[in-house]
Amino acid sequence: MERRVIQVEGMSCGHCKAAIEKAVRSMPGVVMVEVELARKEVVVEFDAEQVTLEAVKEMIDDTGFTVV
Ligand SMILES: [Cu+2]
Repeated sequence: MERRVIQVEGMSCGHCKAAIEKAVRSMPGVVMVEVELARKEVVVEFDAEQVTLEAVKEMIDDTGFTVV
């Protein structure tokens, strides 16, 4: 299991947090996702054989936020 922290710009409130968590959680292979608004971070834990960090970043981007 891999645990990574992704820096993301544009997250400002609980709706942003919920949108990203819902989108990333829907990806097969993602075990845990937690948005830390104050730190502008998305913490994600995933099975690297099922999903890549790149795919998670793309999903965050597609949801309307900017991966730094
Ligand atoms: Cu928001």
